[in-house]
Amino acid sequence: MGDLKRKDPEIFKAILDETKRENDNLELIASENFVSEDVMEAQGSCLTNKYAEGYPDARWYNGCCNVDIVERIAIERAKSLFGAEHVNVQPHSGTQANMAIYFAMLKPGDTVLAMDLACGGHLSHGHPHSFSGKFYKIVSYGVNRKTEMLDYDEIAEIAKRYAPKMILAGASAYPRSIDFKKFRQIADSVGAFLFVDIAHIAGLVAGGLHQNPVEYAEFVTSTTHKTMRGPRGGFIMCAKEFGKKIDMEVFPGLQGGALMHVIAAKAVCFKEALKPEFKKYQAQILKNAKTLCQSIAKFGYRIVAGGTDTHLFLVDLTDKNITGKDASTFLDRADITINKNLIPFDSKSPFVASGIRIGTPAVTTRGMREPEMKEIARLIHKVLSNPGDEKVAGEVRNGVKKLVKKFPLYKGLIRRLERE
Ligand code: DSN
Repeated sequence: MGDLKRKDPEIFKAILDETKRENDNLELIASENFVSEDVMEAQGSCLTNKYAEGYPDARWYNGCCNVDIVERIAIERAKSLFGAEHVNVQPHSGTQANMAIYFAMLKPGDTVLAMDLACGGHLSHGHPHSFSGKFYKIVSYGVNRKTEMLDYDEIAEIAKRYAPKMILAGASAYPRSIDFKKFRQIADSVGAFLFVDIAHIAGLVAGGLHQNPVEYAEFVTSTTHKTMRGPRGGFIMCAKEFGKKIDMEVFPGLQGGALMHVIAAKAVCFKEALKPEFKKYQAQILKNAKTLCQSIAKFGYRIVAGGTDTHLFLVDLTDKNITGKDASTFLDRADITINKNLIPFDSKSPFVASGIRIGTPAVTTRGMREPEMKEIARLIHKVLSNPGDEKVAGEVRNGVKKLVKKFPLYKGLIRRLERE
């Protein structure tokens, strides 16, 4: 890190402490992961200096010869990874990628059918405080009360009733696979566009372990982190006919200069995802999620929707006399990081919530497998069955320490930083 320790000790210390936290904690937040050193190297490069408004070969600034190469490569890699006709890699985030679709295809007041946040949807899918809920008429679908899974007949009925201009599929906290072909049929039955947000499951899609929506939807957006294990950022895929419209909406519609260092890191991430090892990694994420989920269920916890087909699952704590908020705080004290989450038809507010969301991408990146998932389930249960007990938290912290020591994340980095 050069001279940062001397020149800006406060920031240096925070970075060092975060490096240690990531190394020493059990990271089970479903949307987080650990990028490779190559991704970090690209993101930390001098490309951060370069303004490149516009697109390759059509920039508003000179000197873009090198960043043009980077952006073209990122686009081509994403195209071959997902089989997309057109890709835009400039969105700074998943929400900005989503915003570009709304703005390009809808007028304020148009009706959009999207998944209810309380049942697993995302803020940008129509929350009243998000641009989506403010500018558009949002009609939502949830999950079936009994199965806690998507009910395609019900979604079709809602679509008929409200005739939305656009139907949005995809979620942030839905553990089961999603049938995009059925969504296509529903969209066709009412003449709507289909827009799919695969931010959470993109790695599984790229690894061939989840249906690919690119062949069914006009628009697909994603983030490059989460299961993709790349830098934080967004991208858009669409049919060629919409390419120009989407590009114009991203720049100059919504953003100024793209973050070329992040685009370079996205390109590195796509290259990693094109390798055969990435498929194996995704398969292990799934095996780990299933094992962790089943092991937690064996301790007597109710799993929302009865299990998982993805990298994440939800635990209902209603009958355990502990809220999602308290559970996440107590687990935090034991160096286990998860997040509180609403469960379908939750009677509690999102700030308290009756459930927790658990995901396996990050622990899988560390190399953990099924035996470690069983041990993690035991540690989680120990905390949740002794809520707020500091002695137990200490014991679990020791268990976490033992476990993570066998799967070091930043081998020499912490030693190097401390030496600087
Ligand atoms: N905040 C992300 C998540 O945790 O699911 C979605 O953007």
